[in-house]
Amino acid sequence: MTFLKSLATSKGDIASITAPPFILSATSLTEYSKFWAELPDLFVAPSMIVDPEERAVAVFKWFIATLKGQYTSRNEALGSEKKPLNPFLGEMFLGKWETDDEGTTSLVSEQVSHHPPVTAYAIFNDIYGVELTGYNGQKASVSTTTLNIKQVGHAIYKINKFDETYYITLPALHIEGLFYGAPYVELEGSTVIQSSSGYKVKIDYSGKGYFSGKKNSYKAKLFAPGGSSKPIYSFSGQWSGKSTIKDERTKSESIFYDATEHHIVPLQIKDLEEQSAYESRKAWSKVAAAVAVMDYDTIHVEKSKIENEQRALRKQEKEEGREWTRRYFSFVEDSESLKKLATDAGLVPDKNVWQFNRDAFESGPDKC
Ligand code: 0T9
Repeated sequence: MTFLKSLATSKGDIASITAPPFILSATSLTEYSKFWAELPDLFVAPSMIVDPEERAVAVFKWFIATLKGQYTSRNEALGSEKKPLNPFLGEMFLGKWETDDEGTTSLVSEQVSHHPPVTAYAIFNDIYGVELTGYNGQKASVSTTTLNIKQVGHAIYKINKFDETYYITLPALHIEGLFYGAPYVELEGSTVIQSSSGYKVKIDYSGKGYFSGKKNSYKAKLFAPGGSSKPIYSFSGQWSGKSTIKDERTKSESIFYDATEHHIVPLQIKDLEEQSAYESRKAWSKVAAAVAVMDYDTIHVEKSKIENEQRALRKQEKEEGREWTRRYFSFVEDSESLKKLATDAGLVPDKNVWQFNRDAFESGPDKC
């Protein structure tokens, strides 16, 4: 009850919600960027497809495949959704996937804003010449027993070989099961994947009781360039289960993807001893250990240490009339080409966006 009250008075400021110990996670939100590429085979697959239409299908397949990890992995590993650690400014989460067929896929995730929280990330595989960059924040609002979250930001997927860029928007979600102390995520609303080739996918999400009566449902349509309102493909199913593809020209239908049969490749990260003080796992190690044994006092003490340290840093910066320097991302004016993609997708383009500075990363101390 205390928890529900705290939720009701939070006014959507998630950081101010005091969650009961069993709902606290030992994982920082900077880690969540990894869910974009835990299936490295699907992540690089579009780079090998010559036909732009089939390529757009492959990009959609990879996107749909990421959702299970993004939104159900805490449930599966821990029994329910958990409240992630609120990253501090400058916090980094770094790692890579090493797979026989794809080689190295690298992840750089950086907390570029603390208030409001914004995480920026880059994931790249140079063998296949693909790169995903993006950033996201959350806007929360509360209704009686549900927490509603809108995601701010977007992701940009690039395939060098075809000089092709995909503008990907992020779904809204809500947290159900709060009243029973067993929270879980459901997606809602719609998102788009707009390609610079002109292909576009629109995806509509729903939960129990809508399209199919099943949780984690979606329907999607792939449109060819030229703005026709008739899709060339449609997709439907459960993003945590089976998906079907239908060719709208031939009306043939088949299973497209089965999330229950595709297994994630865990990200490799450095041992704690080798990590810098600003890396998530290292920085939060004491809090994480306390969360593991539900030692609320130690959680509080160790969290406060980090918060006080951060407060002191901000104060010092203020006195010296400067701002915290982000390591590998800068807030720059959006390029004309990305603004065009956003407009094509039916969105109002962002003025400024967080852009990855690959050179800074390559010459910096965090390359691994
Ligand atoms: C980007 C993702 C995001 C982050 C999480 C809403 C949420 C924080 C943001 C949007 C990732 O790409 C995808 C997945 C899950 C999202 C989280 C689910 C969640 O509950 C938290 C919020 C902040 C809470 O922890 C609310 C507290 C508690 C009442 C729920 C357990």
